[in-house]
Amino acid sequence: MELMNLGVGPAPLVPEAAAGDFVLTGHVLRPLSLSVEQLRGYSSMLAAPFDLRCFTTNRYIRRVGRYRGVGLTDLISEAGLRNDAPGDFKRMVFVAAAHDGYAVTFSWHELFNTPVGASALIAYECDGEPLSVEDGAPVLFSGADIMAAPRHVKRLRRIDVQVLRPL
Ligand SMILES: Nc1nc2c(c(=O)[nH]1)N[C@H]1C(S)=C(S)[C@@H](COP(=O)(O)O)O[C@H]1N2
Ligand SMILES: [Mo]
Repeated sequence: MELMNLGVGPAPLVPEAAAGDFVLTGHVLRPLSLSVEQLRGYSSMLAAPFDLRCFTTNRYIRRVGRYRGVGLTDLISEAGLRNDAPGDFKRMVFVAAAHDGYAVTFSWHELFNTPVGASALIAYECDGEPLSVEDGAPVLFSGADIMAAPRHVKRLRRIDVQVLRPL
């Protein structure tokens, strides 16, 4: 017999998203759910090729070609950020999690007040070739990161907007 979910125990990481889909949820006015196909309908940007190196092991992984994708800040603007209390955005973070629970963060200031935001994209194509879910689509990539171990989340499932407690 299936156990009833009484709010105890872990919930599925992202129940709303089908394979290849991701959601933008949390402190937003209009939550989004998008497939890799739908991403193609947005205006896109290109990233520069880069060498991918593992931060944890310092192992060289591979040369990654030119990702094409949709600007992260464009999607955030479409969803619209809630600003319930003045200054909330100063403590706002974006938690980007993959199907396997791998996750990275961005802050509001970083995305909207530093060059990082202009180079963060959600990619569906690499060197002109479509990325499949097996290839890792959709891939969240931060093109302005300075180490060869950039933020690079394969099979992105959710970007959750949270306002951190001050103390
Ligand atoms: N979804 C997901 N993305 C991920 C990871 C992961 O475990 N899961 N690992 C990261 C790390 S630590 C590295 S080094 C690269 C590894 O890329 P590769 O799997 O293509 O070798 O992907 C990054 N993106
Ligand atoms: Mo890594």
